[in-house]
Amino acid sequence: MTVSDDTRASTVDAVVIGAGFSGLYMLHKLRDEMGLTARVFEAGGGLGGTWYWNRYPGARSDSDSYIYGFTFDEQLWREWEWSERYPEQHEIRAYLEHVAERFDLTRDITFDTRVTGATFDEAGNSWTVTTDRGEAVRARYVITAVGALSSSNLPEFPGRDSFRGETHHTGVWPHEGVDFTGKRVGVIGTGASAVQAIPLIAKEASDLTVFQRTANYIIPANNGPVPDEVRKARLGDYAGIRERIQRSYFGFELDLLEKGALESTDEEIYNELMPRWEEGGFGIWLGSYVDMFFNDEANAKVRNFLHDRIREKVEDPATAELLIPKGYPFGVKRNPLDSGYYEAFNEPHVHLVDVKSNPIAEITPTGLRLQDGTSFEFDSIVYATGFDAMTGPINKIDIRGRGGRLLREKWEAGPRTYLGLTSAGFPNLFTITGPQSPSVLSNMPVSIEQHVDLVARIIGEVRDRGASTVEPTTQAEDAWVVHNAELVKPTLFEAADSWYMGANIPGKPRVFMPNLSFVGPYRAKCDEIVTNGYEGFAFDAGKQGALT
Ligand code: NA7
Repeated sequence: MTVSDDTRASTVDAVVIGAGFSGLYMLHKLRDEMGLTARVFEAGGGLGGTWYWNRYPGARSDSDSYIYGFTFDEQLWREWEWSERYPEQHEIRAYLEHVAERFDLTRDITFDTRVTGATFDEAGNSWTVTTDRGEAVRARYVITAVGALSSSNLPEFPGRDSFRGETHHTGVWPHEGVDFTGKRVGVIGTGASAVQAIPLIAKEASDLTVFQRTANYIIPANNGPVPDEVRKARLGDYAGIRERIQRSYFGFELDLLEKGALESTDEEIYNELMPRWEEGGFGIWLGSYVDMFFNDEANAKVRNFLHDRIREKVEDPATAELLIPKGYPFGVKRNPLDSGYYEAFNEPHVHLVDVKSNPIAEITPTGLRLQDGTSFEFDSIVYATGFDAMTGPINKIDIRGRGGRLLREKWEAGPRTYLGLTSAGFPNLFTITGPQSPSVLSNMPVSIEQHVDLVARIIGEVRDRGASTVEPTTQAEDAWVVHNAELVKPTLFEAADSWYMGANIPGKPRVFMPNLSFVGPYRAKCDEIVTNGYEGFAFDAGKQGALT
């Protein structure tokens, strides 16, 4: 798939890092709509970003497929047919291949190449981007389209490499798949990836042990084919759907209830939540009681409803009790959707082990051992241990801005951005779905389109002004950082050890990383900034010279 490097320009207007949803749309926008030259570098051997790597059994998006794609092109939206309510990994990859073909994008993408560094040259107002294949490319603009969940987290258990069986991480799954038939399997982790994979691994494995540190609130996905009449109605409502998801809080067609859980009786709450539970999807989380995000008493009412559902599904009362989340509110960690997760624990060969009270002490050549000395033997260990989210993929790259300052050092105590997309001292650098943007708290493609459109507008403005750089002012950035902290303060989001908080990575600063403005209001805020003459951004006065 890679075009030989000597046909590639070593000087372009823009370098885009990553060829997932963000990178593909950014390339199309820059090249086909703005007439700029651009190159995309992609570490994987094909398109898809996170969907290129996450091939574990059951990998699929938890967003409804009709809104899990681009909407900037009506024809594109119409012509792609998803086979089920939620798009599966291979179908998402096929969709992105289709997008790339339709807009002839692949010719500007260099695969199997990881960007290792990007250094800003203040004299020339340009970036030099370097890769692990020894290439160096100069560009006016650098756009990270690296995804928020692409840097996998492999905990450093003592003895980790001594295990003689097979080891896999859900986030870097072998392309040829893994056959667990008749094997004794250990799965570490119970996040969204584990919840999707476990029912399918359980079908093959002779024995499956799941190591749970934190129980999650898990809602049924209720996947399946979409009824024809629903599909047709959606096809007739392209503009309406687009407008609604763009203005919504979370990028879905979900509305929060006006009445709070606190003002509702238990019966009223049951009657509101039960249809959402049966419908499946994020309705209970992102389309129900707003007060549960702010008030623990309100939250407890929703929690009680969910605890009852777990007890109904899981036959063994002790296992059900272990699967009931404790010690943190509902809705402040990413909610997995399941297709048979709880039911898997009703199988006699599937076991649940609590590693909160009795942590994993070491990985052994034949399995693993817990702190109290209990040991397990496995043929395969699956790490479903998640990602160094949001800042992780950006910090992996040596990004040096003005004065040679490293971005990861600037972000040592937590990300510092303006709008989640730019950072002071790093001119012409844009971070699509970056920390302090609402991205991960939304249906990603909706946020991605908005971020890419905004970045393109800002770059267009640099050009129109005859400037050579744009970056946020320190004041605008400081205010955005404070604003982010103020938004989260009255909520319950900081009460959980989530990856939103960086709490899953030892040593990572405990800072709430997503922006809580939500999709619609964030979009409105960005539009207002543009209308007010790109408030908070500084454009340099210098003429934009040629880079060559
Ligand atoms: P998650 O949601 O971060 O889940 C990772 C799981 O691994 C979670 O249960 C963790 O427990 C567990 N974990 C991580 N480190 C350890 C150690 N050291 N010991 C035991 N257990 C551990 O990642 P996923 O891949 O499932 O999902 C990521 C996102 O992808 C998801 O949110 C969606 O947006 C799509 P913890 O909860 O931290 O106690």
